[in-house]
Amino acid sequence: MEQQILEIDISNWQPTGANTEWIAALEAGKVLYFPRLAFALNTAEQRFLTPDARDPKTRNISLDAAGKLKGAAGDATAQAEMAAMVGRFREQARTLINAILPRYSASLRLAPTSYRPMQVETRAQSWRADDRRMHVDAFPSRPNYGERILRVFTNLNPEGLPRVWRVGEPFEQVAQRFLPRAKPYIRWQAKALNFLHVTKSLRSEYDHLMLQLHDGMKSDLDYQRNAGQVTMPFPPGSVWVCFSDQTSHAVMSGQFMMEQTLHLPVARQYDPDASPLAILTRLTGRALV
Ligand SMILES: O=C(O)CCC(=O)C(=O)O
Ligand SMILES: [Fe+2]
Repeated sequence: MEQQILEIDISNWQPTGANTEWIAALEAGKVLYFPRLAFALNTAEQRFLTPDARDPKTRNISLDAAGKLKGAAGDATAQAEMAAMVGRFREQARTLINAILPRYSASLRLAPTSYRPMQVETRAQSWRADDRRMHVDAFPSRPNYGERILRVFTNLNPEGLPRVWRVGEPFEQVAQRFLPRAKPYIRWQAKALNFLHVTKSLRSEYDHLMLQLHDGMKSDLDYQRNAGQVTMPFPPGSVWVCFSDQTSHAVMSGQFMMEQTLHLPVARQYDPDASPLAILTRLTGRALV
């Protein structure tokens, strides 16, 4: 399998000069891996490196686009400090993306920043929600009509444990394998889901097919075992970036991760033809949004 991870040896969140090789790799669905780009916690913040930082009633801690912290345990002071920590990661992630992908800058839409203090290996989940199975990201309730999902991850583990991912085959191969098995898009069903508020807006055929790829991949254990893939242990003190709607990925183990999601219109890519929307449109031969 072609190399799916591009290692970039910089230690500065604001490198100068966009590098066309990095851009092409990212837009081809590869992971940009920065082994020396550490997100530093101060001494006081290190007390948040415990699963108890999270309100047990929620899945993740997140800082929404308006700057409000959700899902955190602790008193108001602790929560304000945690919001500052997550907010600082948000700013560093944005600085990095703006520096290496300047064409995106004006068009990025900020989504929540999440802090995940739970151990991956021991989390019990249904197969559909289980991110230990390789998948491309697709969200059942939030249709996005092809808008891209760009994500910046960092491993904060204080015990030296890596966050172990599997990275699978390129999106076009995923699509070629799973499109023929996808259930057809049925417009009245999409309308019913919208009417019932199962979705926040009308699910497009693109959104339907992305969910079919997501579910097709996760439900196929033979594919999970035998598809082309590389196992990648991201060490603490590293950052990695990918379009998670395009990169086939799974998380196998690890604890303490922060992640920033940014959305980008396809038209603002350097090469819109590399997008999942363009690939699925080409493979199906019809407009999907
Ligand atoms: O927890 C991780 O490292 C990534 C999980 C995942 O698949 C995702 O956030 O989309
Ligand atoms: Fe994912």
